[in-house]
Amino acid sequence: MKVYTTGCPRNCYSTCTMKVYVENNRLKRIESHPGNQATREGPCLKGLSYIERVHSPHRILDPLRKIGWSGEFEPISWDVALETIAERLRHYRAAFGPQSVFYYNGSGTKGLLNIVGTAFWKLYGGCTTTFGDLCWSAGLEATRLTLGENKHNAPWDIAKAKLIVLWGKNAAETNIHQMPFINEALDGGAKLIVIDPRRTESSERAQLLIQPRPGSDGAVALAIAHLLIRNDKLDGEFIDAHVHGFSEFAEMVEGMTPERASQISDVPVGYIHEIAGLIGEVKPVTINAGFGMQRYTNSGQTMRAILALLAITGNIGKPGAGWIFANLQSHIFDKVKDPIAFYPPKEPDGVVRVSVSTAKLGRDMIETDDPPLKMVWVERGNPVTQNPETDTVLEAFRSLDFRVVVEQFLTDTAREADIVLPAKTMFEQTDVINAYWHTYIQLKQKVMDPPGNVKPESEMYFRLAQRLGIPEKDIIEECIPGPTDADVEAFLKKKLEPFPELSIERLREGPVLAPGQEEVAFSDMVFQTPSGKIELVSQQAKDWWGVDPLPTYVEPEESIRQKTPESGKYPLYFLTPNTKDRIHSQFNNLDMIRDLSPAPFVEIHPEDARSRGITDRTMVRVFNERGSIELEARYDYSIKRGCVSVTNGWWISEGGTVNICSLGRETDMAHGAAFHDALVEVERAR
Ligand SMILES: Nc1nc2c(c(=O)[nH]1)N[C@H]1C(S)=C(S)[C@@H](COP(=O)(O)OP(=O)(O)OC[C@H]3O[C@@H](n4cnc5c(=O)[nH]c(N)nc54)[C@H](O)[C@@H]3O)O[C@H]1N2
Ligand SMILES: Nc1nc2c(c(=O)[nH]1)N[C@H]1C(S)=C(S)[C@@H](COP(=O)(O)OP(=O)(O)OC[C@H]3O[C@@H](n4cnc5c(=O)[nH]c(N)nc54)[C@H](O)[C@@H]3O)O[C@H]1N2
Ligand SMILES: [Mo]
Repeated sequence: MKVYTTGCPRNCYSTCTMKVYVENNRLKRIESHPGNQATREGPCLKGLSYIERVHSPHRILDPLRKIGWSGEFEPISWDVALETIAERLRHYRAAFGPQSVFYYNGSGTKGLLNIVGTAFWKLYGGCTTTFGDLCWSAGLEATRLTLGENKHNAPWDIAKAKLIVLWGKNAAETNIHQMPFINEALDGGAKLIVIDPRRTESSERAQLLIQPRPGSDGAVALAIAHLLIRNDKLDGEFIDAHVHGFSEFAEMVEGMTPERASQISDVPVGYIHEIAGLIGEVKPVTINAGFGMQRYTNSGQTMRAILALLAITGNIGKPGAGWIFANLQSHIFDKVKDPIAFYPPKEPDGVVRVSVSTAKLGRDMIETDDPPLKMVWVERGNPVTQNPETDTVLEAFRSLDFRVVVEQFLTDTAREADIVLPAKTMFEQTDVINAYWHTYIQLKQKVMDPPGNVKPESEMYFRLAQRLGIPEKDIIEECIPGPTDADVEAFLKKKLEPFPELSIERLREGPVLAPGQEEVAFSDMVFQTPSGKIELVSQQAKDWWGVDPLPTYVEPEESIRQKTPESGKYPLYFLTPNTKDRIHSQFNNLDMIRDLSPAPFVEIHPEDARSRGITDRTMVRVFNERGSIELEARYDYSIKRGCVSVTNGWWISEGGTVNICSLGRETDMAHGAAFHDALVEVERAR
C-alpha cells in the first residue's frame, strides 16, 4: 500500500490536509495529516466518503452523447466526442463569432489548473463568460472597502479571543475545524455570541443567541455602535490614528437607537444593550461574519456596519481580535484579491466578453445578443440547482443549440447536456491549491490513474486545441500543459518558480504556509484603502456601487416590511443554508451520506405550522410566484418564527431544489447573488 499526502480541494473553509492509502489503483484509507495546524482533527465525513465517491458506480467513465430527445445517454469514444465539439466550435465561430460560445465555471474544485479553461477560450478566439459570484463577493467587497484587503488572523488565533461573535456563520457545520479553537477560547473563559435566525449547533455554548429578522443585521450593528458611542466605550486613540470618517459615522448612527433597531430587526432592546455591553467591555473581540448573511440586496452595507464595531473599539490588528470573513493570504497566484475580478464588463483582452451576471445567469443568458449565445461549456458547476431561479436557468440552457458539461456524475446540469465529458476527481491529477481560512499552500497529488476513459480537463483542452489546428507550441505557450503527468508537473513548477519556498518536492511532504503570510493580520496598521485608514466613510462604495458612503441601513428588496403584493402573499422568509454532510450539490448521491440525509425537509416553527394546519412530518408545498417544491415539514422550535429553512444543494430528482423559489438578483455590491432575499408561503401538499 502506498501513502500520499494530499489536500481536499472542495469549496470549504477547512481545505483539510490528509494522508491517503492506495493499493492497486484503489483508495483504501483516509487519515488526518499532522502538518496542517488548522485541520488536525482530520477529514470530515465528506472527506472520508471519497472512498465511495471515487469508485462510485454512478461515476461517468466515458464521454456521453444524448440520444435524440429521450433524455438517455450513450457512451461514445473521445475521438467522436472531441470531433463533434470541435466541429461545433468551428461552426459557431465562423457563423456568429467566438463570443456565441458561453463558458460557465463553478466552484466544484480548487486548483491552479482551473485557469487552463480560460487560456483555451482565448486561443479559440474568445468566448462569453460571467462576472460576479454566487458565494462571497458582497462580503469581500465590503471588507476591501473598509480594510483594504481580505485577510485575517490565523485560524488558531481565535483561541485567544475573550469575546467571539459568530455573526451569520454556522461553523459547527461549515467550518468544523474552527470549533476546537472556539472551544479552547470558551474553556479559557471567553464568551460567545451567535447571531442567526436559526439556532444551529454553533450556538450550543453561546451566552447569547440573537435571532434577527433576516436581512436586518445592519440595523442591529448600527444600534450597537450607537450605544458604544453613547456610553463612551470607544478606543479613541485607535480611532484617531487609524479610522477614517468616524465623526460622520457617529452622526449617522445617532438616528439608529436600540428602540428603532429593535423595531426593524425584531431583536429585543435588552439584547442589543447586552451585546453592546460585552463588545464595549471585553477585549479582545473577534467577529466572524459568515457568508449566509451577505446574500441579501443590502448585505454589502450590512457587512460594513458590522465591521465598524471592531474599528471603533480598536479590535483590529491584534492577537485574538479582528474580523474573520475570508483569508486570501494563500491566493498568491490568482486575482481574487483584485476587485476587478468582480467588476463588469471588463474585457481585458478584448476577446473574452464578460456580459452574464452569475447571479442572473438564466435571464442574462437569454438576453445576451450580438451575438446571441449558441453553445455552453459548463465545468465544475451545477448551475441548474445552485444558481438563482432554476426555471429560468433551465429555459436558458434549453434555448441554446448545443451544450457540453464536464462532470463526474449525472447532475441536473449534466442531464441538460448534449455531450457530457467525464471529469477527473481530486485523486487523479496533481494540482496546487490554496484556501480561504488558513494560509497553507498544498499539493493535491495524483495518487491513482483515472478510471475508465476519464481525462482531466487540461488534457481535454489540449486535444481540442489540437483539433482546432492550433500549433502545439502556441498551445503550451498559452498555458495549457501537455497531456502527460510530466507536462502537468512542469506547468506547476513554472507557476511555483517565483516562490522558492514552494517546491513541488517540499509540497509533496505536506502543506506550507504561504510566503509572507501574517499570523495577525493588519498588525502593521497598513490599510490599503484610498485614505490609508480603516474607512467608515467610503467614497469608492458610492462611486462603484451607488450605495451611501456610510454603511447605512436599507431594507432588503424582498422583505415583509416592504409593502409589495408579494410581501402580503408570501409572509415567510426562505433561508437556504449549507449543511454538514454536503458541499452544496455534491456528496448526497453517495450511499454513505444518503443514509444520514435521505430526503430534503423544511424546518418550520410549530406555531407557523399549526396556523397553516400543517402537522409534523407531513408533506407540504413551499412556494412563491417563481415556483414550488414539495417536501416534508419538520417542526422546529429553534428557528425564528416567520422563517422556514431548507438546505441548498438538493437535486431536482430529490425534490428539494431551493432555487426554484429564488430570484436572480444581485447584492448591493460586487454582483453577488441575493439568494436569501426570498419570501415564500407554505401549505399542506394536496
Ligand atoms: N459542510 C459544508 N461546509 C461548507 C459548505 C457546504 O456546503 N457544506 N460550503 C462552503 C461555502 S462555499 C461557503 S460559502 C461557506 C458558508 O458558510 P456559512 O456562512 O457558515 O454558511 P451558510 O449556511 O451559508 O450561512 C450561515 C448562517 O447564516 C444564517 N443567516 C441567513 N440569513 C441571515 C441573516 O440575515 N442574518 C444572520 N445573522 N444570519 C443569517 C443562516 O441561518 C446560517 O445558519 O461554507 C463552506 N463550508
Ligand atoms: N439558494 C441558495 N443557493 C446557493 C447557496 C445558498 O446559500 N442558497 N450557496 C451558493 C454558494 S455559497 C456556492 S459556493 C454555490 C456552489 O455552487 P457550484 O459551484 O455549482 O457548486 P457545487 O454544487 O459544489 O457543484 C460543483 C460541481 O462540480 C463537480 N466537480 C467537482 N470536482 C470537479 C472537477 O474536478 N472537474 C469538474 N469538471 N467538475 C467537478 C461536482 O461533481 C459538482 O457537480 O452555490 C450557491 N447556491
Ligand atoms: Mo460558497
